[in-house]
Amino acid sequence: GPAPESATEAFDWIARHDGKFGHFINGAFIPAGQGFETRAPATGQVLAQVTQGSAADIEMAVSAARKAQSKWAALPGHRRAQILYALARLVQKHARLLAVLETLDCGKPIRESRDIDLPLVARHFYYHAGLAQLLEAEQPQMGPMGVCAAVIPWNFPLLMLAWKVAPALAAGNTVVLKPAEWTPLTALLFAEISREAGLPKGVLNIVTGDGETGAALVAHPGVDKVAFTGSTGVGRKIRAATAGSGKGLTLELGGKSPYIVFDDADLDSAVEGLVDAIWFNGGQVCCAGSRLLVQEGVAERFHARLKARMDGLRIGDPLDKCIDVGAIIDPEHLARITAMVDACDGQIHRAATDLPAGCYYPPTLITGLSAASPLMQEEVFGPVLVSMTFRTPAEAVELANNTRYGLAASVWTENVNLALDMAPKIRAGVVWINATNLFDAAAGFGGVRESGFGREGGWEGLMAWLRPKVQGKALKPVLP
Ligand code: TXE
Repeated sequence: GPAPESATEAFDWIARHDGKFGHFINGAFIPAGQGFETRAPATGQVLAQVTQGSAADIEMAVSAARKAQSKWAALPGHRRAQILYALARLVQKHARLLAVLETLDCGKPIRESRDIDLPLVARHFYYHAGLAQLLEAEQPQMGPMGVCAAVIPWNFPLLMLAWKVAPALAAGNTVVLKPAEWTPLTALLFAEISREAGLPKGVLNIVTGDGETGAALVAHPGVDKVAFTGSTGVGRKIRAATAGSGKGLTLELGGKSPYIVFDDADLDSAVEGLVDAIWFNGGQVCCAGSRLLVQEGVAERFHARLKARMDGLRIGDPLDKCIDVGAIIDPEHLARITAMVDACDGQIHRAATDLPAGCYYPPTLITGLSAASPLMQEEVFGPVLVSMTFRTPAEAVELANNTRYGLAASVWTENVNLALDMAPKIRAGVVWINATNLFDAAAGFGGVRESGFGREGGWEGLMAWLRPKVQGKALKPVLP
């Protein structure tokens, strides 16, 4: 096959920073301090040293964001749009470097970072540039929240940044963002790009660090809104930490999304869809279709086709352009996945492909579990699919809703009436019909129940970054 994507440019960029990064505050990198290493999951190689954000760092970043906020919000929407358009174009200009850096730092296949993550990041900035212009005319009574905190996970580092930063800035907010400790690098490169785009200093600040840094950020009294994507456990802590503060809050949390295949489904498409649903980014996806519910009459045939397809998946070096499944984010996470699967009592089928040495886990299908088994209920966040059968549509609905979560669902049938009957009965923020993983900047994404609340994308997503404000000058009450 073709040669692996070259990482020279990415290592050159790291070397230009002497392999050490401070926080990006008020438009510049401050000197690096005590911190930790970020590694390439595929090789274990240390990529760079980043700084552990302290309470003093958070203070500095929040106050920079506060100082910049009123001026940023006072710009006409079309001026903010110009800068968002510039960001979108510069993301495209630097797409190759960003994609390689993302793949190095989080181990996802270069095909995904190059063909999915990066185009969606650019699309998000283009879309919200448009909304920034429309906002004044369409929603004159809405004003920005102020200073916003964004805390994001490691599975889509740059895309989650875009999901938060693009609408926040479009709405006239300023931002302090904390990337995940395992994947800080693309956020730091993006900070540099924001300067190239002419983003005024203080409008976007990046503070690196772990959960302690994140906790200090969301608790800071100068923060007006918190947007979080990550685990349900941390989401719960953040909700408790912000309760009673008046801060705005959106939470995008975990899931155990059902993938429902009826007897009459187009099986080839449903198999391809499922490969995407559960093995995209090695299953380290909040809306991964991790629970297959397949109708009894077709279950055997479907499993056979799925196993054949699984066995052909190529696992290995994420920079290899032919790879389907890359590395697991960290040995610590790999150990969690391994322990969960090893503790289960089902029948385990692992993809027959050779597994390279290092932080990898094979695509895995597990059948014969009881509905109450932990693997049926808990998010694995790895390439592990559990499967069970159902007889009737009513039973499919019952099984689909039988978790604490409600992020996404996918329904496969050629019967349009059945599909349209199922969709409203499934408790989830999004139901895909004969499709999976359809994301767009214009469509609000988010969950119900323990998958969180609030939407990201579309007008409804933008509204979460705004507050209604009734304004009047010398109003005299008009009495009847
Ligand atoms: O997430 P965390 P982790 C799930 C998935 C995964 C598990 C653990 O099941 O296995 O979560 O992943 C910051 N206050 N998802 O540990 O801990 C943290 O530094 C404020 C689902 O990576 O939730 C990071 O920046 N912030 C998910 C971010 O929160 C805190 C994506 C997410 O970390 C904090 C990732 C605190 N008390 C994991 N503690 C999805 N929905 O897509 C940690 N953080």
